[in-house]
Amino acid sequence: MRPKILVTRKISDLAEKKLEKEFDTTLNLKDEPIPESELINIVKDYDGMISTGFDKISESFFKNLNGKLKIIAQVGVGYDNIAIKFAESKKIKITNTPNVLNEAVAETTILLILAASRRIGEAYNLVRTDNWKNQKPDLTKFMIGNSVTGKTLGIIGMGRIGRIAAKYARAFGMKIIYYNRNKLSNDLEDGASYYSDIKDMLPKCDFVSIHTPATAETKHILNFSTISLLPRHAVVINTSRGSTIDDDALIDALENKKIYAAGLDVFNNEPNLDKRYLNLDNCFVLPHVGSATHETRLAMSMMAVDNIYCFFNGKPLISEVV
Ligand code: 8YV
Repeated sequence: MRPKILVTRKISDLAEKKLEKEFDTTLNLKDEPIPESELINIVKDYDGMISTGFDKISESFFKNLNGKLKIIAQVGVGYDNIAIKFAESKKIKITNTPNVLNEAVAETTILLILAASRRIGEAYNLVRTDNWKNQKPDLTKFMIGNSVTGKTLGIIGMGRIGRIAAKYARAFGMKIIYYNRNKLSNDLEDGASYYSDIKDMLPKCDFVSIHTPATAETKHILNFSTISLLPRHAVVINTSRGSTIDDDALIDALENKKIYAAGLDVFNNEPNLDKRYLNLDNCFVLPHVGSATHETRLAMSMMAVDNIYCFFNGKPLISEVV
């Protein structure tokens, strides 16, 4: 009997085909989200599951398992939607999809840096609402933003994605500084300057970009006290997880022009983000699309399928979380 695999959401076609060749596979072709209360019952028939960051897989999911499920392969590098401690205690393997999305997320980081500093949200809305013609084209005022070239980018979390974002930013002549749990080797630093204390780095940032996973340690890493250390012209960028930012603090800083702007792809309580963000001209917002390219989503889907394949064929997993 072939192992039974449940795929919670639509993944890339090629990956679905590959999975179906090897396993007794149940796909979610309509891509309807499965509420956790239903997933808990459905999963009892399956040996493995492919999940996405949009699924909630909490403590009660693991507490209700009947011993059949052995592995959850998440399509995504982040796994804060999964109650990892409980997976571990039930000896359920969890895998993720690191590396294959580094470039796509770094591209989004650069996009947000440019969009937020050059006021692209406001400019775009002006044209789309046909209001451009009502504007006085003033050489020193009309849609004037801040240059990116030559500025200093502070990276919070110089991991795989942070380092690629730094590499792309260097193409704009940006100077890279970073805060990380540990100092990197000279090779990995590639000329970036290390700060062991975030409080020392923030006053030096023209731009600050978050690239940490969502953990208890990184929750609200940007809060009232840390944001107050940023210069008034600073731009905050987030492509990691919403939980790294205290919304009250960032919104206060944006509303009261304590910083210049923000570019955000991720939010607390997605997709029901704090509505105050929507009224801020100086906040450029995206709906969590950091890894959303055809190439990247295919690579992520394939990696999840390969993790399932390796697991059931006794091969080493490609990317094991626990
Ligand atoms: C995905 C992500 O949008 O990989 C991650 O951690 O945040 C994104 O790439 C999402 O989680 C897909 O499952």
